[in-house]
Amino acid sequence: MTVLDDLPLLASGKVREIYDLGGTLLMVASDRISTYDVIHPTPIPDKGNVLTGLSVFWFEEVIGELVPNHLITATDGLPEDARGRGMIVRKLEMLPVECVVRGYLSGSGWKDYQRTGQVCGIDLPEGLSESDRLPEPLFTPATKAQEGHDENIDFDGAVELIGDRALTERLRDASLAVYQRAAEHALERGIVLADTKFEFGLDEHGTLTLGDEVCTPDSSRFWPVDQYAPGRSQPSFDKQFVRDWASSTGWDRNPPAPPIPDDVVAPTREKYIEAYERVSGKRFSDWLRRAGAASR
Ligand code: Q0Z
Repeated sequence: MTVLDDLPLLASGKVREIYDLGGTLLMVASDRISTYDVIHPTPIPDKGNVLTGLSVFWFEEVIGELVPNHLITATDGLPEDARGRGMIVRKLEMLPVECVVRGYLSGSGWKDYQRTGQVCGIDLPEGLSESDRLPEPLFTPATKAQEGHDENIDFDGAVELIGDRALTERLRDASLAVYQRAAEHALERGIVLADTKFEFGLDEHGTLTLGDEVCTPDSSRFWPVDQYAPGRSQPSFDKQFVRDWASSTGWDRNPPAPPIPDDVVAPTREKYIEAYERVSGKRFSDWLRRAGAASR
């Protein structure tokens, strides 16, 4: 019986792994959670299942017609211990730029705007506030840092890394199209998709292909629309209980992160499940069944 531990690991991130299946890859989302960039020792049960269910929903039902993507299957032929949280994907030649799209002014975008009036070389109007909706969504590329934080770059910086201006323009256009479609869908369901990060690659024919996970709470900012109020940082749809609790402990935000108590884990797990159900309009239990995840 195949188990993940016996597969060759291609890459490991803070909260997910990617295994080499030979001709294809297996991406597996874990239940690990970080706050302030540090992984907690306590998992959030079903977080990996939710993130994978969400990516599959976006690929299959919302953005599939806009740009080719790497998903082969998340429901057939996965090792038992990856079912629900794994996707078998096509191997791509990944492009060395993080394709960030921002619809709202937050995080490093807000920081850069306050310092320079620009984000990634794009001039913005004066007088914007933190978390304001932008006049239009911006393609704000970043470097892929091996460790530490990705660095925002301007469009010409992305062209330099990609080595092809026309391909970078197609990356920008695809990123904006996918974000706009997903953000519109999310907003209809009560979630502000404030920004998101895509990773693209080229397939064996040189076709530009969307890879990685898409529009999950780990790759995006999800804000509850009923609490949206610019002029301050926004509560996170998924992580706010953990952040609030972590702040209340006096933890200095350096590793190691403290273990999360059960009475914070449980409502956090419910928020992830709510994110899946709101965005997809489907029951989370239906995703687990469809994927053949071990029933709890
Ligand atoms: C994605 C990453 C992860 C750590 C490689 N379809 C693809 N083809 C080739 N490479 C990748 C993909 Cl998705 C690829 N990453 C990012 C994912 C753990 C790093 F699950 N690295």
